[in-house]
Amino acid sequence: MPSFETIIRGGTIATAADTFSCDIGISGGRIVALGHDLGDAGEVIDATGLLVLPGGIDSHVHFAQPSGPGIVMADGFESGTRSAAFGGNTTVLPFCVQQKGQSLREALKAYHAEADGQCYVDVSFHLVIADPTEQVLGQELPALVEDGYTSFKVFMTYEGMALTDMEMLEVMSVARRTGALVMIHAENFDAIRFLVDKLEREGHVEPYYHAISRPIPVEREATHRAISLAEIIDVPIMIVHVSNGEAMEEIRRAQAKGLKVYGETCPQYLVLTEKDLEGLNMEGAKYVCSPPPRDKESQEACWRGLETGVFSVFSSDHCPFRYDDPAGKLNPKGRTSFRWVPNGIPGVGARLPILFSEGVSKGRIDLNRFVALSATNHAKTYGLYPKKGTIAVGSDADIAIWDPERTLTLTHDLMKDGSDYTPYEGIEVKGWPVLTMVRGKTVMRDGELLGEKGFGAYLTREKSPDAAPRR
Ligand code: DUC
Ligand code: ZN
Ligand code: ZN
Repeated sequence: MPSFETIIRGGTIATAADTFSCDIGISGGRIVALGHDLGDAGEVIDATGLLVLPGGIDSHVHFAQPSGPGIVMADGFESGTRSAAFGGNTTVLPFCVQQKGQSLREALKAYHAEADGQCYVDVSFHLVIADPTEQVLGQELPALVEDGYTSFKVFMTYEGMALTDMEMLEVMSVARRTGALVMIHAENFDAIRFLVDKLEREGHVEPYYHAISRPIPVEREATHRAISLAEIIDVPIMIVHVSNGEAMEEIRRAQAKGLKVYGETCPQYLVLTEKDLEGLNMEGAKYVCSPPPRDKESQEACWRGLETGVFSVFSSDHCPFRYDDPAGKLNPKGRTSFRWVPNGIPGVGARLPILFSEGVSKGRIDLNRFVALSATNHAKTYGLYPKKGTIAVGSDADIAIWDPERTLTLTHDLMKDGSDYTPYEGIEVKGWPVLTMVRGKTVMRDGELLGEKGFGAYLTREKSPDAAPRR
């Protein structure tokens, strides 16, 4: 009988703290030994010359989300988690969105039904609170936090989703009492409505005007307000998908004051700009997302945020709609105005190659920071650590093996998602995930899907120390 089910031999291992060379012994889905000369195994994976990293955790993705009349999201849980596996990820955290009038339990029932038996990698849901009734705040949310749904997102914009400041304060109070983490989409709803109406009246309806309708102050103001509300309650918050230096500066200032305010940025804010929305005809619709990509200066600011720790997590905000599809970007109303172009872009498969290549290969961040931003901090902040997010004895054997020298041009074909394009087409990357292992099972190797649909498990989560109030 071999000592281990699997040994990964000869690789360079990196965690968020260390880089070292040793072998990994895996049995029962867990890492059970780290060392040299570990003995024999049912399977030996030779990682000589390769990097052995914690599998990516993408804590911000959208799958199978109802997206308005006639609009269909391009990925359900099968294709979404498949693309995640190809991109070196072993866990994803999609959103379970409450509709107005719906209970959270009803919303969860529908999302679990979508996900059950469909996933290639592990999943866990954040809750989106769109209807914070007395019942939701007083009964459902506290019970669900105890059941392992330990984070929720609130929106400051969007019809049917935006919460008032009063409602934000109420949700934050529940989070403080229960130890959950509030994630915030920070854009000023009224300012966007005003600008969209004005642009349309002036005949500015092309996709490019989506960016013009949501300028930086829209995001900066809401970020400032969200932080102020959280300060009043004294509760930790995560500002998601930060696109520029002015919003980042609000977060940095809060952190310098000792507030537990966390920040997330995404690949679109590092490698795209609002110029991409200009595209000929409707091509710009491929880049419509919120907040929109900005300019070179904003890209540099986002890199600074990643380098200095203002941003602790780097997520894809994968929110996919097909382009050439009447149920996607080119829906009939979308052709008449940017207002109707579905908001979001795919990225779960491209997130890590972009961060590795633009970050590690180009010398902006080191390997340990890459691991922190791509996996470890997600696990810590969302209550999955140390089961997930690191390479240590006792942790799940969630591992991505990377070839740091492999160069490739990003194409949609590589993404293996349900969309019909990638906004990152044509970007040259150096560094590529060649193997993804979830709980000891190889799900992707050398561009081939080896995992079984349904192997991905649902994860209940702990309350994160990051979400604990300061006092
Ligand atoms: N917010 C997201 O988090 N994703 C896509 C669209 C949006 O507004
Ligand atoms: Zn959002
Ligand atoms: Zn999102």
